[in-house]
Amino acid sequence: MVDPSLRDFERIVFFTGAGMSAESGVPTYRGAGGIWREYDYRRYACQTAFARDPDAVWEFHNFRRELVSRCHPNGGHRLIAWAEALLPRVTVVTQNIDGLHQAAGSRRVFELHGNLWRVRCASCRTSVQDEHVVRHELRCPSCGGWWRPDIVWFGDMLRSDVVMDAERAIRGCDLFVSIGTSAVVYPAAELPLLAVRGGALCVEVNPEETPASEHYQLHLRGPATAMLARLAAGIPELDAALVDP
Ligand code: BJW
Repeated sequence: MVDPSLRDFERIVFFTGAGMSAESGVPTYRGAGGIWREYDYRRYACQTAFARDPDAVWEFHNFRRELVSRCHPNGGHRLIAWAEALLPRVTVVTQNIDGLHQAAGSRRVFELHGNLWRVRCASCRTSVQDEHVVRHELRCPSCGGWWRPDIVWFGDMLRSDVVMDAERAIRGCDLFVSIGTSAVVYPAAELPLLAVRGGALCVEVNPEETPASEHYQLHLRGPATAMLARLAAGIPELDAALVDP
């Protein structure tokens, strides 16, 4: 199949996972160098772990914040942000919590798994932007409950408003581009099926095959930035986004 060009589509959804930020230096979760190889998610990424040992979870969380604060959007993030500015309707549905799409300039971003830079009260769910959490400030001023990272951990429900917005965008798209996800975490992993059923052209960008690969008509096997460049070929403004500023 000849590579499609982004400009041939009216409604594009970029569905992103950790591989999208790998070239920015943010570790993925699974595979070589993945976070879960070193840190057991049962100790750091579920409510039970937080109830048992909040200090350990905050330590892990702050280590991640520090790591991501040193990372910058890569050419792929920038290309997607520029596409939103140039093309009729571009939506990002991301599993990532690092905020790098927004840092690159994307505005229409639905974050399925929350955000590293937000905390919320475990009791009343008030959420606030927060860059530097330290232990003694961990009580909610509204109700006295514990702050926790506003991230969707294993066993947590995803925010229904975010899921509904994402589903609407995916159902209505004519091009669906999945980038850098292993497609093993649910319910995110089943969202691409909405695009398949809606008749969108579905493209998977990933150096490796995934359990979802069979649903995609086109597979671009390589790193996100180079493969997005292929999709943007012939759109000079988007080519420019790939150049490091
Ligand atoms: C590149 C690249 C480059 C590398 N360019 N590509 C149905 C069946 C089975 C289980 C379940 C089910 N429904 C629900 C569950 C339970 C669970 C689940 O899915 N478990 C499975 C893992 C077995 N799901 C949940 O608990 C969810 N909640 C829920 O369903 O609530 C209702 C419920 C509750 C209880 C019981 C049943 C239902 C919540 C899931 C929350 C996920 N949260 C995390 C944790 C963040 C914590 C933190 O960061 O501190 O979110 S897990 C982690 O995985 C993170 C990610 O968003 C998510 C997805 O990972 P992603 O993005 O795909 O990354 P990787 O690392 O897996 O893959 C990277 C890919 O990039 C690879 O393919 C590489 O090849 C590629 N790559 N370099 C392009 N340069």
